[in-house]
Formats: sequence, structure tokens, C-alpha cells
Amino acid sequence: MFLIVLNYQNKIISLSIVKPVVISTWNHGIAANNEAWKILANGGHALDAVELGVKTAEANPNVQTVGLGGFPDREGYVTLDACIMDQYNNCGSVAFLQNIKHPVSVARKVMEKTPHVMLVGEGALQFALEEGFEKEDLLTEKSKKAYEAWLLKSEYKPVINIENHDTISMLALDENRNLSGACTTSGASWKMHGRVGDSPIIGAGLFLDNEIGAAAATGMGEAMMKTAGSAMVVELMRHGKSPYEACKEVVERIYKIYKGHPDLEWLQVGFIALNKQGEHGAYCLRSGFNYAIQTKKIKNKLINADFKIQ
Ligand code: SD4
Repeated sequence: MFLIVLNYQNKIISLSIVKPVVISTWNHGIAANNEAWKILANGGHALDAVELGVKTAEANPNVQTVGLGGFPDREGYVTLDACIMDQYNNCGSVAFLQNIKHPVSVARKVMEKTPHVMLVGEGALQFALEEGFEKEDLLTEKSKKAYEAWLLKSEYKPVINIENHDTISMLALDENRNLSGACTTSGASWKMHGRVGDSPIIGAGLFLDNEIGAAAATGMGEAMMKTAGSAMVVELMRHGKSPYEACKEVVERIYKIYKGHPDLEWLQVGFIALNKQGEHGAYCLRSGFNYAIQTKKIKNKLINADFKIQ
């Protein structure tokens, strides 16, 4: 499909539209895109695609940064954060949710069945149970062992690019040219009990404007919250930046904030973005972040994101 798209300065920013498109963070994005593509390839809705897609990581016990098998907090509790957003700016989110394997689906129910956007902790759990979700123990033997090993030193020092999987964030543009996004995580490993990151915060971990594009984040959530990171990426695209340029500018801002700060030593942040024309891009602070992309022409593959520092 061809269409001339102008930015606010009447500059041509795109001549063609690629759709459907799905992108998602890290190696586990490949399995997630495969699921999402089943919906997108059949003309389905981006919202269904992103929910189904990220559920693959939530259900996989070997992904120790999302859902079942996620690393616990420093008290030994697995606490989950997730959100979802559609083309009408409808959104739902859950934070500090325990014992429910698919927080993204609870987030969708919050969006569709309540007058609210966000439910946390006990209230989120109560709502999930009322909606028929089952309570399960999410702490696997593997993650419990890792926790016991961590307890020996009990040092909070986040690992950069943790086994090449961290939060899964997914953005999709469907055949009808509508955008949706989802984000789900067990958060920073060994975090303080009660800590909530960027992933359930609309504007930080995920944001989209169906006229412009969508953006989502991975990495140390505190940095995304300090900068309203994903919302900023979308705003920069509104002002004519490509998805790549917009992600890069927000990472540069984060670097400026943290330069000289001791946390910079272990700080990693990464953004992915997708605009209304189906153009995609990403940028991260440190090397090692990648994302998976699938379109009709590009068979599901991983792309290494450009980075600011080694
Ligand atoms: C968060 N972005 O909770 C998520 C995942 C994470 O280090 O902790 N990454 O901040």
C-alpha cells in the first residue's frame, strides 16, 4: 500500500505502509511473535495479538524474568507487573500481583470490565480470582535455588541483559492499521518487597497513540519512570522522528540523567518503537539488547539494537 505521509512541517516521512507488523523485546520475542502472527496474518486485531504473544513468555518457566518462574523479590515473593493498551487509548494494568500466571490477561480484564486503569496487590488478585483466574505457585525450583544463592550475599546489583531476557514488551500494527501494545514482567530480580517498575505504568513502560505510533521499554524501570520514556518516544515520533531516532533521543536523555551516578554501572534500558507506517526501530543504553520482528516480508528474526555505551 502506498501513501504519502507528511509530518507537522510538511516533510515527507514515509511513502509506503507495511502491515501487519509485530515487534517484541529480547530472544523470547521470537516465540511471542510466532503466536501474535497467527492472529495478525489472519486479519485479526492487534490487541488480541499482543496479549496472546506475551503470554508465551509468561507461561515459560525458563524465562526467569516474566510470569511463571520469574525471580522473586528479596523476601522470596514472585510479584508481577503488566499492562496492555489498544488503539482507542483504552488501557489496563496490574502491579504487585502474586500467584497469577497471566497478569497481562488480568490487565486486559481491568481495561474491559472495570472503570479503572490500574489495580495493584491484593485488590488485583481479588479481581483476578473473581474473573476466574486460578491461583498458582509461580516460584519454580530453579528460581528458588537462584534466590537461595542470592541470599548468601543479599546484594542488590541488577544484572545487565539478564540471560538475554527481561521484560517482554510487544507492539503490533494490524491489517486495519490499528496499533496495540503489551508489557509483562516479574520486575527487577531481588527488588524490595512492594517495588513496582515501569512495565505496568502507562507512559513509562508502554504508550501508543493510534495516529502516530507505539513504544515500549525494557530494562531498569526506574529510568523509564523518571523520563516518561515510552510516552516521550511517541511524542518525538509525532514531531517527525523515525522510531529509531525517537528511541535514541530518549536513551540519550536517560544517559544524561545518570551520567556520574553510581547506578550507571549496572543500568540498562532499551526501547522499541513502531509507527503508523509500520516502520520499526530500537535503541538501548548498553550493547546486548535485541528485538524480534515479523512482517509479511521479514520472517520472524532478531535484530541487535544500536547502543550508546559498550
Ligand atoms: C522493571 N522493566 O520492572 C522491568 C524489568 C526489570 O531490570 O526490572 N529489568 O523495571
